[in-house]
Amino acid sequence: MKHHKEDLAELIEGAREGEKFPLAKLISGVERPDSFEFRKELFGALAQRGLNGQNSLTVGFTGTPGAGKSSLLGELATQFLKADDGETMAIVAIDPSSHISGGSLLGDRTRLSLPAREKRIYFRSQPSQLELGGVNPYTYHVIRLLRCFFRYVFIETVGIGQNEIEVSKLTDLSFLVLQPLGGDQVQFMKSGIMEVPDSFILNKCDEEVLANSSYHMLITTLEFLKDILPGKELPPVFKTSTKTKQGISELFDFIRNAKPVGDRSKETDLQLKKWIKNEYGNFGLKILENLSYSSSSSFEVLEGKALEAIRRNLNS
Ligand SMILES: Nc1nc2c(ncn2[C@@H]2O[C@H](COP(=O)(O)OP(=O)(O)OP(=O)(O)O)[C@@H](O)[C@H]2O)c(=O)[nH]1
Ligand SMILES: [Mg+2]
Repeated sequence: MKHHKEDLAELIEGAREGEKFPLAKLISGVERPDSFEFRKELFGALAQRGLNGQNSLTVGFTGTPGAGKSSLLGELATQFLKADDGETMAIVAIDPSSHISGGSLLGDRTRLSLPAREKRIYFRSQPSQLELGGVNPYTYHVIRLLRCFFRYVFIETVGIGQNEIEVSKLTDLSFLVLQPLGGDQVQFMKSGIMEVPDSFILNKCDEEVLANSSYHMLITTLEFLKDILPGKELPPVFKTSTKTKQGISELFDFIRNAKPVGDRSKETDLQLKKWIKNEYGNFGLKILENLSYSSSSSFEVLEGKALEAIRRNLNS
């Protein structure tokens, strides 16, 4: 996709003003396998305008199908619009790759029924393309782009275990959303995740009896994990219901008090390695190891360097 510089500048200005179409065009531009040149120009131009996304908070919502992730995001969006403090919010839903559950962003949209000209909230859905972790290869770039325009970026993904970990690599704060009696807690133990998420949400607490027993099971599990993982704090557990609105405002306040990590060089480094490994396997990783680079550079600068080194190696 070739863009003239003026077109790109126009799209960026439009997106900055909250226009949906230019933003969608920019996103489509980075959601492509051969987006390198476009990204280089785009993120360069954004940086020039001081749009680096450093003050944006990325929040992940992961959990089993039907736990209520979309409903919760709908409630949070509603609270957000009510607060009306000039902040902006983007929600990215990564569709479940299984066809078992249908609930995705569309349902959410109708539930929320935003006016078409509402500029404070932006929705986007991404196919998961069956990659382990549900996060597809372009999710990172899309999130990075959205951070430049929105104060909050929310990511909804289905899954538990590996999936939850993949998403948490892109977030400043992540929630594992559980529902009562889903067998989730057992699953949670079984999958042997030692990487406890930042925070838990036990949704559907209007189903009181089931919710209470699940809550105690979860707390017991977490206390057990805390004992075997010294130094680990007990993560917050929110009890919510999108039906009765229990716990929603607490959750909202918690998110609004969270701070973005700011320095994203670790993330850049991690995503660079992930990309190289996907494309060139261990061969690529070896070459990267021998490359001296500063991970404070932009992803595209590093990507360019790595590509060059790999080409040199292939040709020699
Ligand atoms: N009783 C009750 N039902 C809820 C609550 N929140 C959501 N639901 C229902 O649970 C079902 C699934 O909700 P969604 O918000 O689509 O769940 P999800 O986690 O986004 O689902 P997927 O995207 O398919 O993984 C819907 O029928 C909701 O109406 C709640 O707090 N209490
Ligand atoms: Mg959903």
